[in-house]
Amino acid sequence: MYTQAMDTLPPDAASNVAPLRSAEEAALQARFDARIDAGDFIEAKDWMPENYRKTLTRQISQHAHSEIVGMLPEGNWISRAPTLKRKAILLAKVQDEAGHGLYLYAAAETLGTSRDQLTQALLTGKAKYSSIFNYPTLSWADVGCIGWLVDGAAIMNQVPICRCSYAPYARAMIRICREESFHQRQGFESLLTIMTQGTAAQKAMVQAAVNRWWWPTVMMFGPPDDQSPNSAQSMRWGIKRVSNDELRQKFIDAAVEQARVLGVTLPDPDLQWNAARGAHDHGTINWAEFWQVIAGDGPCNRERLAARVDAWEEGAWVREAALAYAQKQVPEALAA
Ligand code: BYC
Repeated sequence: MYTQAMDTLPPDAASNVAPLRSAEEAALQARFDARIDAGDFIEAKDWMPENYRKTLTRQISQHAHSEIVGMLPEGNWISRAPTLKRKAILLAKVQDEAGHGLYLYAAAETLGTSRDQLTQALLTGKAKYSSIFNYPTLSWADVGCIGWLVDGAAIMNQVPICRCSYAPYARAMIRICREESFHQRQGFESLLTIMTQGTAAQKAMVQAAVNRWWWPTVMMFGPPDDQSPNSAQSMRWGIKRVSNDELRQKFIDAAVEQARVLGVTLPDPDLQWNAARGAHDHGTINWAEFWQVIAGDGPCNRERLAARVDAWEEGAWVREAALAYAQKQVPEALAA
């Protein structure tokens, strides 16, 4: 199986390791801290504090689930893409997202949690996935907005993760970022085509989609820094390199110029350049909506989870067939 690790621990290895004597543990912790301070990368077989392992498993698995659930809103339009070219592009993009999910599940597995455990956490609603995928895609322009805004935000967040201190995650992110950058451009180009060649009604469709996606995208970066319980420790460990608010600001600053080129208005009357800060001020974010969506009560949470549960159940025969095939190969391989 494809893995991001150079060398992987067996799934239950972490729990099999005998408890370390405290002096030994203190020495290992000190060495780990020194490596993090020196900007070293940690590999799967290296000693790491249990909370570092847990934090990474949480973040990487949530990230993997986001890629997989993120296929649903765009997948909704594959059969209704306006041209063969757009359909081929969208098919390729949605397949790329599946690939990203697989790289990330493989990276999470290197930390000692099995793919089945990770999947069950998603299907039972225990694990989170990005809030953004709980919003509907009502028109073809929503697909363009996912590319332009959602993938644009994803790149902003993911480029710093290419330098994450956990090497298997960092390696996965390098490849993912290259593909996300193509995704962002195709979304922008699709919207630009409508805005430069479309009818008035089609242009209005783009503006309506931008109005729907702007605020949920701004929320994607997570809660404000002073309300982000995981940030301080994740920054200390080099898992997060740039804070939620800083990334959000960078995204907003870049999007303002892109919106101008597209000829759309961002739905925030308070958005304006602040020369003193060298950045755009923006309006108040509706954090109550964000917390409601991540608590499971957004516009499409139930639909998204139900779709994943159905896919898991309907895919049972594929898993059984693959297992039966693999079991047949083992004796043949041993005999060879
Ligand atoms: N949605 O302490 P905080 C894609 C949770 S997919 C849901 O700041 P952290 C694409 C957070 O988990 C891109 N939950 O947390 C795919 C925490 O709850 P728990 C997905 C969120 O981890 C298909 C709590 O709120 N990208 O690009 O330090 C098609 C407090 O937050 C969200 C990634 O996953 C949210 N938006 O920072 C198109 C990137 N935000 O776990 C595109 C990797 C926060 O303590 N992840 N929460 O119960 C990260 O960089 C970080 O995990 C986050 C949050 C910045 C998202």
